[in-house]
This record gives sequence, C-alpha cells and structure tokens, in this order.
Amino acid sequence: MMKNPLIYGGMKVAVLGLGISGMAAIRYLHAHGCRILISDSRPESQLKRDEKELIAKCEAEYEGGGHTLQFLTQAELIIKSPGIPGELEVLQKCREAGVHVAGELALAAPVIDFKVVAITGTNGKTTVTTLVGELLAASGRKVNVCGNIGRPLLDCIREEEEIDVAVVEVSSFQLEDAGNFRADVGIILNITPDHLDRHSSIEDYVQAKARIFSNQKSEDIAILCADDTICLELANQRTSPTTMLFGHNRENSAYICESDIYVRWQRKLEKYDFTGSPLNNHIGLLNSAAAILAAKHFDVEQHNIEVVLRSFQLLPHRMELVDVINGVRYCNDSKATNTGAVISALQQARGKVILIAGGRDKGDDYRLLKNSVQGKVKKLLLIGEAAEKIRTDLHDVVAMEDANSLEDAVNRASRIAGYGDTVLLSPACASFDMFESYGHRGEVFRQCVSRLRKDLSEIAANG
Ligand code: UMA
Repeated sequence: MMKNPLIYGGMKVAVLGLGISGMAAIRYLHAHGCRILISDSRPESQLKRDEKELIAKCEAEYEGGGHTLQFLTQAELIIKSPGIPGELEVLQKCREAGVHVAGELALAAPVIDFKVVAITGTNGKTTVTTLVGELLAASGRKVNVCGNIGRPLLDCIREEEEIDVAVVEVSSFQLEDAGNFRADVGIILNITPDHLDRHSSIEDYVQAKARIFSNQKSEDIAILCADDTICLELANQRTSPTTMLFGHNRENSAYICESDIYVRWQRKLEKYDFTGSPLNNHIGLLNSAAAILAAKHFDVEQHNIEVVLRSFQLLPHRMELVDVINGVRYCNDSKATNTGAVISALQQARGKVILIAGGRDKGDDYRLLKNSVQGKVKKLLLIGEAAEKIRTDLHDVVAMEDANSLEDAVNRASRIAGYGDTVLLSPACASFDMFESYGHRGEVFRQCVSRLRKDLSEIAANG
C-alpha cells in the first residue's frame, strides 16, 4: 500500500458521516493502520448490518445521534462526507481547535498515480462521466469510472487496481474540500442554480465548481461550455493552463452544427455525424462535444469514438421515454432536480407538455422556468412540499392543479393530454419528501404509467 503523507499508522482520524463516501474512507484509513472514530447523525440502533460489521472490523469508536466537539477533537484529522455542510458549527470549532478537516478527494489526492479526468456541472455529469469512461476504454486503456456517480475514488485506490485513467464525477460538495486533488482534464458542463439550500449563494456554488481547476499544471486541460454564460465567464478569467471550449460557435474547439459536431484537433477538423443517435438533441450534443474533447486529449481515434457514440445507451431517469399511450408520450425525467434541467427537458419535449413537478425544495427560484413553461406547458401538476412555492412563482404563466400523489398526477395528466402531447415528470426538486431517491421516484412513475396502460386497455376492452 502506497504511503499517504496525510496520514500515518496509529493516527486518530474521525470520519464524519457513515454513508457511501464515509465507508470508503474508513476502509482506506483502516488499511493504513489509522485509529478510527466515526460520527453520524443516526443512533447506533439505526445502523445497517454492513455498517455495524465495518465498525466492528475496524474496531472504530462510534458516536451516534449527532456530532460533538468532545468526540471529534480527539482526532487529528476529520474526513467529512460530501452531504454534510462544512459550515457546521461543530466543524468550525474543530478547525479552531487545530483539527484539519478534509474531504475524500483530498485524502485520495497525494497517492493518485494515474491520469484523472474530472467532470462537474449542474446537469449531465453522470452521463458525460459514463461516456468519457467508455470512450477511453475503447482506446484500450484501463479505466475506472468513479466519484459522485456512486463508486468512491478511495475504493479504486485502496484496491490498488492497475488503472491508466480515472474518470471521476465530482460534485460541488466534494470540490469544497478537495485539497490537492488535481485533474489532468477538468470539465465543467454547465452551471445553473442548484443546491442553494447548501451553498450560501450562486457565487459560492460557482466558486465550488471552479475548484475543479485548482492545482492544474501547465500541461493540463480545462474544458468548458461556451454556450453557458457562467462557464464562459470562468473561461475568460483563465490565463493558464490550456482552455478548450465547446458549444455552437464555430470558433470553439468543438462546435455543433445541426446534427454534427466538428472537432479541431492537431490542425485537422474531424466531423462526427449524430443522425439517428440517442444523443442527437440539444443537451446530448453539448455533452458529447465535451466528452469528445476529453477523449482527443488521450488521442482516441475518431473511428473508436464513433463506435462508442453509436452504441451509447442513455441512462435511466433522464428524458426516458417510458411509453406512448393513445399518442401521448410519457417521459421520465426524475433526475431533473433543478430548474436548469427542467428548462432543457422542455426544450426537448415534443408537442404540448403536461408537466409534473414538485418535491423537496432546494432553494431554487422557480421563476426561472417562466419563459420555458409559457406557451409550452398545457398544465402544471404539482406534487410534494414545494407545491406552494412553485404555485406562487409561476401562477401568472400557466394553469395548475394539485395532485395528491405521483399516481394521481399521472392519472390527471392522462385525462388532460391530447394526441401528440407529452406527459413529463421533470420535478425541479429533490425527491426525499416522498421517495427514497430520484431513482425510486422515476421507478414509481414507470409503475404508474404501466398501471395506466393496463386500466385504459381494460376500459377499451369492456367497450
Ligand atoms: N449525516 C450525518 N450528519 C449530517 C448529515 C448526514 O452524519 O449532518 C450522515 C447520514 O446519516 C449518512 C451519511 O452522512 O450516514 C451520508 O453522507 P452523504 O450525504 O455525504 O452521502 P454518501 O452516502 O456518502 O454519498 C456521497 C454522495 N452524496 C452526497 O453528496 C449527498 C453521493 O452522491 C455519492 O455517490 C457518494 O458519496 C460517493 O461519492 C449522490 C448525490 O446526491 C448521488 N450527490 C449530489 C448530486 O449529485 O446532486 C451532490
């Protein structure tokens, strides 16, 4: 196991939050002989079996039901889970007491001995991370796809996998305390308001995202979207290292023209034809342009890129066509948890839209939806805790109805929709008020649509 200069055998390290990221940190710290303290908001009685087993295996001390200064200041270092805000009072006090607070990326940084492509953005990062992973694998490289996408970076390192490149999805939460984490290629896909319940302002959110380029060296590459005002501003502020832009302007390193992407590479112009590809839409083309630029940095050949682009499977819960019933398209976009994502969904949706939105508010300003909703959305069906706030923000541009549940919303939508319309679940909110996750919400939507098909078939059969 490679020595990590941040830690040493016998060092007392506290892990704050026993989730996916925290568990990976614990496994890594244990493998390095650290003494581990774990602090989580859940009482011990609520822990799952694998969590209890890990605590026992590492002989860790556990503090449940909250985080105390007394417990945490026993440690020299605290590894904070991304979902826990860095501004917690207890963490401020720990810092004042001289305890260093870092995130998983900071812990991983000193021992990374492979190339890193890091990808962030408000929307599309999981798709682009997956796509870049496939593009690099197609060139014969050993690739690990990890990070916010689900598999922690620390697990790749601990398991000492022989890899050439890690393609790491990074969130603004992870970037806040990423230490010396360095991306050979850093990508920001877009920035629109999100997570404003956690970041104090949009500026704070942008700053966190921009940290993806901290620690880059002169040979590294920054890839940004020139169609996105905030990204373009970040690009204009840069002096070094190399910046590559993608978007619709022909001056960009990768530019989109109708269904094609043109990429300038080593004084040549490569043309990628997306006709018939599932990525042939506004967002799909932008995401692909970013991914191709990253692949070109690793000299992946055009032919290999085209093979991957042709066979790429879209990820679930993102503008996923669930069914077409009586000429009405039912579309699951449960992953759309912010207004930026809903705006793109409405751009892509065919015909008039019956939009199902709402859930747990994340501090978004729903008035940002006005232009996209007006004239396009026939009716807005509201669910969840944010219903009242959305109603207040959009009352003057669209007709609305409350729905008691997602199933109620789907059934109401089916009665309103006409031939050629789209019933779109694109909530602009988190799911946790009614569901376990956005994936669970999308799955329930699929089930509701499947029941609707069955009910309508029975009605038709009974005359
Ligand atoms: N907890 C506390 N105190 C608190 C709050 C939470 O102890 O004040 C505990 C919880 O009881 C739980 C743990 O912290 O045991 C959860 O930690 P976490 O919220 O950081 O979540 P993890 O399970 O560690 O998953 C994290 C990412 N989650 C978040 O950033 C919220 C996962 O991204 C990521 O896949 C995983 O690490 C591996 O890197 C999810 C996500 O929603 C998909 N990300 C956001 C997004 O994409 O918008 C940023």
